Amino acid sequence: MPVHNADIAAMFEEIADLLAVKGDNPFRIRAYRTAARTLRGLGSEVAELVKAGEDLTRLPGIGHDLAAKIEEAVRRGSLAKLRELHHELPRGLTALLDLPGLGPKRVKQLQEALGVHTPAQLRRAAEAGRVRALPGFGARTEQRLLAALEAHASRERRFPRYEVRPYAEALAAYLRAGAGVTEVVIAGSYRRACETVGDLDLLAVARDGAAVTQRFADYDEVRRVLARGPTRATVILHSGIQVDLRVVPRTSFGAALHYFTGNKAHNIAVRRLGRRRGLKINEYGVFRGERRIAGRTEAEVYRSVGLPYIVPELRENRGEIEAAAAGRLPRLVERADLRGDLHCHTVASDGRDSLRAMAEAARAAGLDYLAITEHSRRLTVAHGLDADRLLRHAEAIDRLNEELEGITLLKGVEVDILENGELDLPDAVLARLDLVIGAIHSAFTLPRARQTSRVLRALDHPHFTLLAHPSARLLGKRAPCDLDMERVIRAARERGCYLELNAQPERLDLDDVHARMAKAEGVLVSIDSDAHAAGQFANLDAGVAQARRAWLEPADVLNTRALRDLRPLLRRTL
Ligand code: DGT
Ligand code: CA
Ligand code: CA
Repeated sequence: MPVHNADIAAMFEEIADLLAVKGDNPFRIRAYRTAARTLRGLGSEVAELVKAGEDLTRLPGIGHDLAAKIEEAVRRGSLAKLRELHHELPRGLTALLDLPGLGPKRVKQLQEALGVHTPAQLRRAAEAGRVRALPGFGARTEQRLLAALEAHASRERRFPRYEVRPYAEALAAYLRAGAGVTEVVIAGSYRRACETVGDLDLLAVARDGAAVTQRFADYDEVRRVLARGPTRATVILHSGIQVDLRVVPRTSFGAALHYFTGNKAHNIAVRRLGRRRGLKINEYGVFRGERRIAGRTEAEVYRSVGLPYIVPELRENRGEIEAAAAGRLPRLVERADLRGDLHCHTVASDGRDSLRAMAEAARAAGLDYLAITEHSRRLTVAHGLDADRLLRHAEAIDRLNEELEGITLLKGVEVDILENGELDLPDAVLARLDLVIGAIHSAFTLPRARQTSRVLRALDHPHFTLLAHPSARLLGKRAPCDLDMERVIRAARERGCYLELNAQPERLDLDDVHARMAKAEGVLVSIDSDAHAAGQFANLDAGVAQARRAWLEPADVLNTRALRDLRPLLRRTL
């Protein structure tokens, strides 16, 4: 069975977590994590590289040992090392590590101090109030863990879209290659570019539906076939993702695609418009009485109810139907509208590539300018820069700018917002940069009032330009900070600051609701890659998709501006 980069990365991350619980060598743990990150950031499938006999040690952070493990994972679909660790460590541990707010350090603490090895044991300890007594835990953490345990137990599991993507695309390509299949589309929440998906909904066009559902059931990543008939089937993949497949004839394609793209509330609203015109709309077509009057394309379905085409990202019944009826649909931002990127890292902090390599990659990605924004000193794990190194780095950027053609580098920094809202570098240093982006990298769980005033205080700073990944969430891994985002957005407007929509696939932060709120308040949003390697400007696509879900138009996005129009916007007038 094919093994995807994300599978191997997940195995490496699990090994790193388990080694950390064991208290193993930190360098070895770091090596697994770095390798996992490399694999997730890789443009192509590492299984293909193995098949082609490529030397994997050429990949960043992959030595001989890890290269051998990658080959083992590709060939066998599992790792002996991981089995060994599972054998060695108590079973509930992995489940504990999956709980938000519990990293290896805390799991180790729970084991050693309280003998807690499983979620059930943790629940009992927390209910008895024994967890709060541990150093660094406290009553609030205990409450949060109980809530997480509850969510875990009842969890309808959702997957971040970026994690599902390689599985979804590979399966769609496999189905497309089937005889007599003329169309395969991944519909549902995936097509609407939701940040997480509950399951995948595939739609195929073919005359012989049974042959397609048979081919689907025979796919070698299928773990279990839940149902299979002549036009539909449902399976669970080895990765745990459930997939629904529908096969329809060409004449129904548009109607079925509309139906299975959803969301449900949007569908119902469209159907209601149809009913007012005496039409019946379902997944087979648009009907007047017995006669099918539309259904080959989605545009036909919309036209039948007097609407222009509505793109999938807007189909959430959040006003798009009313806007369409009034001829006021937004002209949504597109990737090609982005002229620059205001957030990236190089080897000077925790990036993998040089200044020059990043500049050239940004230019190749069609950008005219790129802000270099290394971490500040507080973030030691990311080799954050102190004032001296930052100023020397700025000089190196000036020198490189004189050589570069077709791209301009801006001098910035991603300065840590300290717990009290101060910034991690002195004013005099920040004043010498083109822009200052600030971010939270610690104390994620402060209560709402303190977290909010922390951020407001940072925005007050005269040189502050852009609030990076405002909620600091990591999809499926770290909950968003408890922030009064409305106040933050209003404060940004008053102070002439901007908010970032960080396009790293596991961040996508701002979310669609807050990005739309920023638009409503007139605060520009910057869609940034936060690239840590030359290949990661591709992140921008996911950021643009999220921005489109937030109804953002080019004018709402800071980095659609040409550089000469951007520069005055970066200067604070206060
Ligand atoms: P998910 O899977 O939770 O991320 O979200 P969706 O939107 O993919 O939902 P899913 O997989 O349950 O169903 C796919 C689409 O099928 C959904 O977006 C709209 C359509 N659909 C499902 N159930 C109904 C229904 O009862 N009525 C209507 N009108 N449409 C439905
Ligand atoms: Ca779905
Ligand atoms: Ca479904």
